[in-house]
Amino acid sequence: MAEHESLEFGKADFVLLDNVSMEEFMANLKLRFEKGRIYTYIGEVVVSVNPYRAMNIYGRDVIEQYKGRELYERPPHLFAIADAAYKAMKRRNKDTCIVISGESGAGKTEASKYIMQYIAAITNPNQRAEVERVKNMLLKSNCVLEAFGNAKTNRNDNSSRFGKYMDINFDFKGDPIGGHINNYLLEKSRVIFQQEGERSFHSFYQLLRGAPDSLLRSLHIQKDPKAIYIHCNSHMNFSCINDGADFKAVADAMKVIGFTGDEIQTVYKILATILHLGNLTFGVDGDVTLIENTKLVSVLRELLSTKEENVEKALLYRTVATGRDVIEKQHTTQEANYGRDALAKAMYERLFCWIVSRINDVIEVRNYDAKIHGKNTVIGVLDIYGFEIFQNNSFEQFCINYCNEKLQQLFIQLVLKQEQEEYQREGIPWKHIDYFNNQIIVDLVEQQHKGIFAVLDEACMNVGKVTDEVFLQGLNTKLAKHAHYTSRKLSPTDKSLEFDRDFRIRHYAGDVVYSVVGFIDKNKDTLFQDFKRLLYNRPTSQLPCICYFWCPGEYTPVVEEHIVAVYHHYSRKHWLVYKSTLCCSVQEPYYVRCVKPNDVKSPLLFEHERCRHQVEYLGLLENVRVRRAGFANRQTYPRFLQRYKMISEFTWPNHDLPSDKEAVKRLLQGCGFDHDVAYGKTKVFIRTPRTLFSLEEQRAEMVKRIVLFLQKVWRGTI
Ligand code: AOV
Ligand code: MG
Repeated sequence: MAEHESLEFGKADFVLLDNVSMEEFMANLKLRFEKGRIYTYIGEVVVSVNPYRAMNIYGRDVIEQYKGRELYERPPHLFAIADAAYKAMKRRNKDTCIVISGESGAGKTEASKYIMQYIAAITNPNQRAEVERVKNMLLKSNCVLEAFGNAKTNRNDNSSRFGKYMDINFDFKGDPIGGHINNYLLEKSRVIFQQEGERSFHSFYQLLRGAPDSLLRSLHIQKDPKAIYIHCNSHMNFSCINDGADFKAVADAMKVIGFTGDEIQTVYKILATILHLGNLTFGVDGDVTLIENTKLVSVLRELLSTKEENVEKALLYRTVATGRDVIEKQHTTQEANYGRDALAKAMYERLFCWIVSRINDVIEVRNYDAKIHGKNTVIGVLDIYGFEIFQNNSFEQFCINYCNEKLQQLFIQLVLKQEQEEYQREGIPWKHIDYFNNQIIVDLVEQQHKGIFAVLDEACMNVGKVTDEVFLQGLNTKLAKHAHYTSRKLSPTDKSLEFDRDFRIRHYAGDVVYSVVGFIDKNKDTLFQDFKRLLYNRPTSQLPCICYFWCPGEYTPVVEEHIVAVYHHYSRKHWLVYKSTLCCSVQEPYYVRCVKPNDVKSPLLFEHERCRHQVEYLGLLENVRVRRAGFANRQTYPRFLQRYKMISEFTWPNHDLPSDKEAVKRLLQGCGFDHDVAYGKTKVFIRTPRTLFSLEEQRAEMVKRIVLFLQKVWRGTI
């Protein structure tokens, strides 16, 4: 018996459970986790439990075992799903994508990397140099993206603080010829502030721990600096993170990708600039605001290759339009502090986007012929930041958790809803399976005029002084009746909410209390124009990538800043809408659903309640039910005939039955598969994959025979 069919390791597919109940599901999940079987199927969905230890299941030998095989031939594995996506793309010439979801620390990013490694390993059998180059870049890009976009949080030591959708382009041979990375909404507030026990982005610590002394000296950084932005002394060292070695690995990866020496130096300068900015303090002398540590200004000037007085001016003044006049207005210390932080955040965000764009430059499809003439298909891999709840949740968690709601909605739409609707449409007898539809929460956040974003935008558009508290009042008025929203005003007895600060959302994955403090500010995302002028103007700053940061189109002398804010906001919403429609148009995304077994990163602990909760909110049980009662495959009658008509005498070369539907019935009855299918109005539904494999085998056999026959005819031996 094959290992994956042996009961010792539990059921390899939850569909095979004797009873679909939470108890049986959990018992199977636990048994498999304890036996080191971290992957289990629900049909074509992979459920993965984070093992929190190195597993010996990703090597070359294992890759070989999955290459070109069908899903059920081998034990469940990410490689099998990657292979299925790859085969689907190749066979049907169709774009496909793999969507990885699960809460923070559940193993999404690791899964995305294994999937990419697998695809890289099975392609390019002819070792074409150009393809090897692309593969290498795609793999190396992860290391760079993680250095700049990941950080230690209280949930995950290597937590993605941005969303990533990576496309891999393939040519007609099925070899990767390029790719593209979309990155979404970096959590830039981390640059200036981290919660207790957390760190800023890895890149800062890598520089401090790994850079040679000479480099640090040139950046005016001491080995153990007092860098306020990164609480340097308390959170520098974590035994599980080797910043020093990573510094070198990232620098090497950047070189391989094609960053020039100058560009890499600029990256270091920007990181150093941000650290120095954090130490800058402002004071007052009479009614004049001034910079207290003036030495730092000359360091900044040097690092940014700009003029000293420009740095000082941009930090202390702001150009404003009053009627027809443009005047320079001095900041208060509070404004100056705000401006400094906004600059640091913006610089890091732009640096990150620039790095992504540089990677995209080198991995984008080069070969003109392949782009224009050849078949060019895509596999996308979506890995976002997972649902998270912290002690203190702010705008960032709100955006992250909203993204996860959208992703869950996509899963519901494609796996639970459309599936059932199709059976009904096709007239297949079907007992509806209930599930919780989180659309109501998505609406709570994004509905026009009365969703949370709408209320927030309205508040941000107000010209007067709108505070976070006023925003909260707006929410309370508009959302008083919403079942998933509450606040202290609406539930006066609920002492877990602060009166003029908190609101709670009942998310699909749990209740989260958000503090409104900072919402208005973070949504407005104001960056004084003077900073853009400081950094954009070529004669002012000489650094190559900094000039890219604010492209000319974006540089408008004095604009109404809220327009920029609203623009940012809509661009943020836009990506989600875009992404979901994109994935929907792909029709058959492949899913990896990651489960986090415990909160202490233990390889041994399977916390029952913690896991049960995830199984519940991920809708996995419903997924099993739909899948079990449903059909693995469906095809329209003409398409089915086109592919399989050769295996039956009734249909080959043409049938004389009254309809294609009748012909398909005859064919399947003839093969003895009638019991495993259902006939809909326009499509035939096949229950188990085995039937499909068997049809495929018969077809392949027939094709072989026909070819042999034709060869004989040509040779004249018949
Ligand atoms: P995430 O991407 O889902 O969290 P990661 O993929 O970063 O989670 O996984 C978190 C940690 O779990 C990794 O750093 C590994 O230590 C461990 N881990 C995950 N998968 C495996 C595996 N297959 N084998 C061994 N160890 C694993 V977040 O980005 O925070 O949402 O935002
Ligand atoms: Mg991640």
